Amino acid sequence: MTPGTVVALSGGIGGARLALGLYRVLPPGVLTVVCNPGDDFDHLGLRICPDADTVLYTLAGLANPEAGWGRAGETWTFMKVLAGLGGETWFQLGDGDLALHVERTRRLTGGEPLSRIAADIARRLGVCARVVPACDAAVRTVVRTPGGRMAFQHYFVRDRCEPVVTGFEFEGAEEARPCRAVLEALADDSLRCVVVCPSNPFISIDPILAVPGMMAAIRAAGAPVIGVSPIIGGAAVKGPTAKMMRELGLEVSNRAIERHYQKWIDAWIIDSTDAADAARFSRPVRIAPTLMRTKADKDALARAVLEFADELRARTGPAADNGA
Ligand code: FO1
Repeated sequence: MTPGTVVALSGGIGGARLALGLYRVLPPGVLTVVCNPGDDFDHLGLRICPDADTVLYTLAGLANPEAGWGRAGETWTFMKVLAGLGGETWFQLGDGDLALHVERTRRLTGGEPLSRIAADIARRLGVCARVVPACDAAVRTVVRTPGGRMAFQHYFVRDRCEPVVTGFEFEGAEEARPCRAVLEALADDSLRCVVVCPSNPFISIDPILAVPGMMAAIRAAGAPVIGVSPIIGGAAVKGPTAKMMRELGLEVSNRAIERHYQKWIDAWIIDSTDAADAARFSRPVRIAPTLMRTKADKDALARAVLEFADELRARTGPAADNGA
């Protein structure tokens, strides 16, 4: 296997699946997963980081396989007692998950940066990858709807993505900077590729890219940037990506996903059922099964991404050229 480090940009469930494949097929210690900060919020006095926690639990083998978020085998005493007290219960926090939020909040309150806490917790859970937020500062996705602006988790969980979206804002992004672990991973001389996981472009990847300096650091890395499209057969595997695209007046297609990223992604992997779409891309495309149901699916897609990256590097040198 080609030696080298890998950086993956990820949202929650869909991104975590590919992150797990990469984690499993790569040697220990070479993967850095840069997690979406935009879903983070303060709730019941606690800092919740849903996407980073989903990636963390997935790599640690602790994730709830049905929901995709939270821990497997949870108990729900806290929520039951909270409901009995008349507390807010629209956002479900399992008892084990709660311990993570309490400990993270305690350390944040003591002045530690989020990325250091995340790295330490990952180590304690036995994860041999860096699972880090894009930035230490708070970046919060705000969903614009005809009824006004909504905090992301109110839109996503409380209102089950029902409001029509007209746009997004990433509050706090202007003051944020990529955290040091992210910059170090992107500046690594042995960087093999940057993988944009098949996460929702609007609410999972864009908040990462909204952090000033992030895009420049990715470009400066000189390694191929490979995107895996979240669209299969004109639909999203999970979540509101397709609904959002329709509401934003976009075609629900792989090509529209490529266009959204405005060519900063060097090459794409799209699903085998969409092979005919390859001709519509302006960048090199590899066809591979992208639906990840089983561990074998995740590993196979991860291998396809890495092989494609190695081919692109061999063809064009350190960075893939347009149309190569
Ligand atoms: N998603 C839900 O649909 N309902 C929940 O009650 C819920 C609780 C929750 C708790 C902790 C956590 O880390 C994630 C949680 N999620 C829940 C998932 C999550 O908010 C969203 O899936 C992501 O933000 C979108 O990627």
